[in-house]
Amino acid sequence: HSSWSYNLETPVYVGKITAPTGLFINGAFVDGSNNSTIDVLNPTTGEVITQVSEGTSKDVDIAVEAAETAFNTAWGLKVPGSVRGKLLAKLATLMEESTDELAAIEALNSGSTYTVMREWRVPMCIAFIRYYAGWADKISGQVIETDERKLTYTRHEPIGVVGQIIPWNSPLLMFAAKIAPALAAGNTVVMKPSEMTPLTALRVCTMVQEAGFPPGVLNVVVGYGNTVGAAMSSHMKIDMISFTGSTLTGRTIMEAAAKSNLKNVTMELGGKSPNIIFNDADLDQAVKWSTRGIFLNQGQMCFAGSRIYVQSGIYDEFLTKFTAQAMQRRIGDPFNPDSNQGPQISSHQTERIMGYIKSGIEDGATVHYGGYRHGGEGGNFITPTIFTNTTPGMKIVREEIFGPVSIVIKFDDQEDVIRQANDTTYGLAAAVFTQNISQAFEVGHALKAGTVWVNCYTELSPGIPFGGYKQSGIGREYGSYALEHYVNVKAMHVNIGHKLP
Ligand code: TXE
Repeated sequence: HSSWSYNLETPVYVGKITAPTGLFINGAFVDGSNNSTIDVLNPTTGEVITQVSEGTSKDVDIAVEAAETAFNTAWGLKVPGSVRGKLLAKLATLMEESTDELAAIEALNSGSTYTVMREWRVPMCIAFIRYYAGWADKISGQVIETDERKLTYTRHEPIGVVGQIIPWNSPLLMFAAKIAPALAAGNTVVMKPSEMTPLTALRVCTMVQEAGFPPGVLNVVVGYGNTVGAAMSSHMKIDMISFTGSTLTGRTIMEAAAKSNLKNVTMELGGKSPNIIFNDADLDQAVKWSTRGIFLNQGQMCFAGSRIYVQSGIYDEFLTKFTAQAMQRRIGDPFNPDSNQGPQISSHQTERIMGYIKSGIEDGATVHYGGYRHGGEGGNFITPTIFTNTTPGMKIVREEIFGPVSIVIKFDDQEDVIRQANDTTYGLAAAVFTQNISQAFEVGHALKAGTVWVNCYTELSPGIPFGGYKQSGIGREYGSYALEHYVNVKAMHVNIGHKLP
């Protein structure tokens, strides 16, 4: 089947990059059943990088069948965990050998800077695969004592065919962090990457082939949400869906799951995370972490620290230093080693973010810095933006903007800031900056969020659970917590001598 390749010559990466352009079903790359394609764009230039096959609901059926067969014959309970672990470890090694290329494909397709991809994110993807490779032969139930004439124990069995749907803001990381626990636990997978960013996932599928995974264990069906995504959500033979994306789409998927076979769902959704900085914080460090917390990856992070609450004693100084950091952000080509901010993913997202900025202005907030497109109209670049003088009811304070837009809010006392921080329908993450250890714990425990960072932001690790309170999600990804969602618990009651009269 056809593939795409390109010779890149950039200051940071020189060489060939390549990816298949078909759907990956039953161990092979194939055309979609409609023979139609999707244009994959370079967000930096707006140009078409390549065209990939468009999947349809029929392709979902084919992929599910392959996954079901693989589950029953070559995976699931048919192979010991050690075999699954070995294959995952092999995959991690193959990815590691291609770190530079994966970073380059991801930078080209998603607009994240090559340097961040190369130094941080691709290594993290590999760490995820390796972490779960280690779990594969350590997933087990318990023996639970009841009485002498009974043996009672649990088995943690794989669920079956798992559907996974991921977004475009961190394509390879989502891909790795989703497939790894599902496969380690013995499930087979039908994965739908975002139609905008399928290239790294497809490239990794060649490594899945090379590593020697049995056909059908992992299937990747590229396609649109309202076709492929919808078909997966309502599929009668998909036993569970794991989704990352917007709260709105999460709701649609849950509805489809409920109306079809009541499949289990886990959801990692949006956020409007508070980042609280107290008077006694190490100010320079707080400024740096806060900058990373909202402006990294063009602000396209589910856990972005978009509401920055600063105590009145340091508010002015924080704002001055934070603004200086925003001004120093170097916006441009993700392959320029000096860039630390690339383009937003699409013109649609850029328009959407600009719409939020406009609404903030109309609602009477002050644009303290930025608020405009970088490099003029047309492109997908947005200047890091800082709003002040907001009120709690404003759209920019309540809704996820998913761009480089921060809101800095002054507060006086601890109780009040906890109340404001929790005044949201979301609950994905939060942060607190203080040197006062009791205050750090007190506030950390009071925040309604799945992750609380103390004196840092954006820290993630394969072993540490991640997920949301409230409308930020259902279930936890990463760590052993993720594995719990990928197994069915079976209770075995074994009679060893109790006779009925
Ligand atoms: O997301 P969608 P969109 C938020 C962010 C962003 C907004 C819109 O605020 O501005 O969502 O982005 C698939 N059934 N986040 O519209 O729709 C889709 O093809 C099944 C935050 O791009 O959630 C893609 O693969 N699937 C978020 C995936 O869902 C469907 C990351 C995510 O796209 C579907 C992304 C359907 N009916 C956006 N419709 C985060 N918190 O990480 C779409 N999809």
